[in-house]
Amino acid sequence: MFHNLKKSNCLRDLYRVGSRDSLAIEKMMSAKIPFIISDIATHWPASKLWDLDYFEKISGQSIVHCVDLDDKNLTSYKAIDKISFYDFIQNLKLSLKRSPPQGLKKLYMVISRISAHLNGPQVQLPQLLKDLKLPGFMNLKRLWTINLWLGAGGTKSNLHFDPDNNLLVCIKGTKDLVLISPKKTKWLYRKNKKNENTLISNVNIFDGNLEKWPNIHNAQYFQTRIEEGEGLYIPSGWWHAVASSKGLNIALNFWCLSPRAALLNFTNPVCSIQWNVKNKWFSILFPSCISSFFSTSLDKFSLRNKS
Ligand SMILES: O=C(O)CCC(=O)C(=O)O
Repeated sequence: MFHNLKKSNCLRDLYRVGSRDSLAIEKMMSAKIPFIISDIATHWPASKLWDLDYFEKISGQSIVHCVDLDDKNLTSYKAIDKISFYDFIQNLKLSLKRSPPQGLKKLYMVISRISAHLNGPQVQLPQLLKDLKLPGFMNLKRLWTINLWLGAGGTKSNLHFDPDNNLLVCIKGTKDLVLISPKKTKWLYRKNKKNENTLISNVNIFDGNLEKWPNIHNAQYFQTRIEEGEGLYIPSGWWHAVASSKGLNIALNFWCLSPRAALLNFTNPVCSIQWNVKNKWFSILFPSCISSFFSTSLDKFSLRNKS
């Protein structure tokens, strides 16, 4: 995997720490360096319970997000479709057979929300939240969404970065990653055209031929694998490409807003009272935190109780 990158640019493997080593975790988080927490999910009910029969049982009426994979299993985020969770599981069961039926669509479930906070987006699978424990070290006040990724493995998510701090946790299967510091962005051919997603690189890092992208060889990188039960902390802005192992692959990610994004979200006015005194307009703006406090505080309380 990633064998076309120059070996001499590969940095040592990432640090692995235990989930109880809060000092080390705090240090790495404030240094904004990726690291692995080796036992983050080993004791979550999800690690024991989650398989396709369990998902089928709890699927209910949920509608989830998925993408079509191309014939190289590359994930394109151009079009994210919606499908019932039940139908997705049926597709996945067939995909995992030794000889899947011809013409079967190759689907990968991405960014389907288990929970959302801070006026976050709609939630698709709240029934799975009880199977997790919220990692105590993530800043709960800035937790934005918890998302499920699910597929038959072999999928490749190309080089991109997230604006939020990310904790990517493997529940079933493994993931191989390349990570590149935001300081190297100038070498990474970031998309910059109108109507393009500028969080993505033009380089296909999985492509055998990187000659089209010579500057990528100026960037040092980390290469690592996350195993079942492990979580990788990816600070906001860090470029990453992800290859999932073959076979059932289940992962979660926790996105926490960066301080700036959290502040913008927090102070974003949602309503105002205006009045007129001697032909001058005065107004009081109410920040979203006042309304979101009432809508999310109960939710957060129950999350905290579980951890
Ligand atoms: O697991 C994947 O395929 C992609 C995950 C990812 O890119 C992320 O968590 O930001």
